Amino acid sequence: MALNLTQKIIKDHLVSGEMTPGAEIALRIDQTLTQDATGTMAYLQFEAIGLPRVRTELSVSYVDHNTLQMGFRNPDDHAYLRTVAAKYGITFSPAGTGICHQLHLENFARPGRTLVGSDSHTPTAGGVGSMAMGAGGLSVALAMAGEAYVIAMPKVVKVNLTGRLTGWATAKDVILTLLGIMTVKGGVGKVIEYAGPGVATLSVPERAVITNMGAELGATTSIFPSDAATKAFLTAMGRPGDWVELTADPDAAYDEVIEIDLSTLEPMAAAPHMPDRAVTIRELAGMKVDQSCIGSCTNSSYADLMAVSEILAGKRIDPTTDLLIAPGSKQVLKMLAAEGRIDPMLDAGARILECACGPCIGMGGSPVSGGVSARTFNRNFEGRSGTQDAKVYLVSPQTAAMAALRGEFSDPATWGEAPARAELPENAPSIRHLFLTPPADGAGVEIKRGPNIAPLPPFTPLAATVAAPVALKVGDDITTDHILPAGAQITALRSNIPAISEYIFSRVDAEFVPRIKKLGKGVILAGDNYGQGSSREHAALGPRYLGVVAVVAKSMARIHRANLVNFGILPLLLADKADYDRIPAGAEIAIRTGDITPGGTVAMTVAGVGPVAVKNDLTAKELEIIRAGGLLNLVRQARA
Ligand code: MIC
Ligand code: SF4
Repeated sequence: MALNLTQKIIKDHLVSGEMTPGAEIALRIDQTLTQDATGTMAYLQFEAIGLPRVRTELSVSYVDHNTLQMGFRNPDDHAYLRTVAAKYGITFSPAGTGICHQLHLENFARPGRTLVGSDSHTPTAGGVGSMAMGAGGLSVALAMAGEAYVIAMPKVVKVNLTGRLTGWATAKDVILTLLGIMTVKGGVGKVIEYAGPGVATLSVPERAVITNMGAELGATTSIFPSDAATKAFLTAMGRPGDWVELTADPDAAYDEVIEIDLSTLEPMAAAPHMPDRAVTIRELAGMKVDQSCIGSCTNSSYADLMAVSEILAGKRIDPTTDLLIAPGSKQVLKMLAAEGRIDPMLDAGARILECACGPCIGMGGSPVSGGVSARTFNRNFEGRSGTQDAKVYLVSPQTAAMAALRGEFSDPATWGEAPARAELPENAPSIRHLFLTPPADGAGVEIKRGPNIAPLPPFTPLAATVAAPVALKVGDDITTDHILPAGAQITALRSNIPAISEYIFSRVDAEFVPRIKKLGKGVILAGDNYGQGSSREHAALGPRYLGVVAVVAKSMARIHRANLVNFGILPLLLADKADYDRIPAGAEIAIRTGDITPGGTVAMTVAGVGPVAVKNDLTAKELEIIRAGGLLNLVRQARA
């Protein structure tokens, strides 16, 4: 039978399950990655599983989110991560080496391999044909323990690329266009697979821009074939031996096909505050821009920053605009420096930041009050920049650089000749010596556990009946940034569940935490696409710690749903979405949890309303996890 690329990799890694869309499948995982903000929890959980060594082909621990060292918290996390890595056989990437996804693409991602990472943008590695999925930290801990990773067999969408990019149009504009078509819910349960003659016109870093932001579609992952461009990229990265050819069979079937003619695209932006609010830059012409930020795991490659340097060369940025540039890795920075490409940035007035997530996750670089920020990042959720009333437009590096020069968005027709698309040097300078390779035997390594590393809170099994009030009612498209905001102060508490739980929903409803503490337990009622965005399991762990027993929603995002299950919170779905309006905040809810069967209806009664039809899409295994009070309890029971 003819197979598409996704099906080929799944077939190669299938441990159990049927390859029919929606069915539960378990996949063997070759590689894992973590970043510091989710990694400390992942490794605390790995420790709790009790294995002496990771069982993957490769596991890497990156430090890129909490790189600010203001006080002991983040340095405590870094020391913990470094020593855990040495003990358990994990490669460690110290703070400042670069952004996890950029580094992984350059140094470790391999065509045809599976990768699970505790960060939602793990699909970036799909740029070299790796099947790379974002997950919560506990799922990554399990993958490190050699357990298969369980997902629903995805539908496969073929995005057929034809033509080639022209003028100022870039890879960013491809994915912004697709987001406009599919929306932030459009990819749920699907893999986005790129094919067609347009593929060969895109370099691996360009492909990685597109797979990176596939996360914003809610997709399970995104993937490109591995071809001559992939070979050239891996060769430039000093690892030609990692290349294998990998393409879909010519007559492979897909569940859906979307056509994109690259030659028709123009510079785009995602308008505030959602990555799918696609508009053309033309339409924004004349809008004042107070700040441009260039970088993040989406747009911080050598080619991206070469284009920026060329645009800025010999010019000065507008005096009312701030320009921040964070190269994605030290390799990128070294190449730019060696070729004299940093100087034009400095002379234009740009600020060069550390090779890290930085402003993307609110670690500095916040815009002025009420300001407009043009960012090359992948998320523009309200408040994420650290300035609650700022308006963030997601754009390409070229567009961000032009906005900095002019102090406003302007019609690309007035920008003149577009910069050339830079090719990677044949032998890019390696930074591999900067990664700490674990010793062959980690038994003697002592793990450093500073005061910022708190023990995991224990969770009790689920009771046979649950009675709890609606502690919070929220609308559609609630992101994990709504549930648990980012920013330096809060993110520094990622290793301490009791402390970070104080911030759950703090920007949505400041009364939520005191209220649920008083109630002791509660249910969250939500609209469509609840929990979209990041993989941070703290957005499930925190609510669980505070007493949330169930989330009843119209629909949910994949990773967040999995995190709810992992920590024993019931994810339930309204059978009739109209019932959402009938259930008021504060209403008492009774659920006969003991009677729930996989995929069945759930007996739920709302005081003053009566029975409300609720269903679940849980598998038998997921129900077992929830009943045990979370996956860690179950794993520990099984290993005892
Ligand atoms: C993000 O971009 O939101 C993050 C920060 O990288 C998150 C992970 C986290 O919250 O630590 C993600 O995308 O998964
Ligand atoms: Fe870091 Fe931003 Fe990428 Fe998340 S989206 S991994 S915060 S650069």
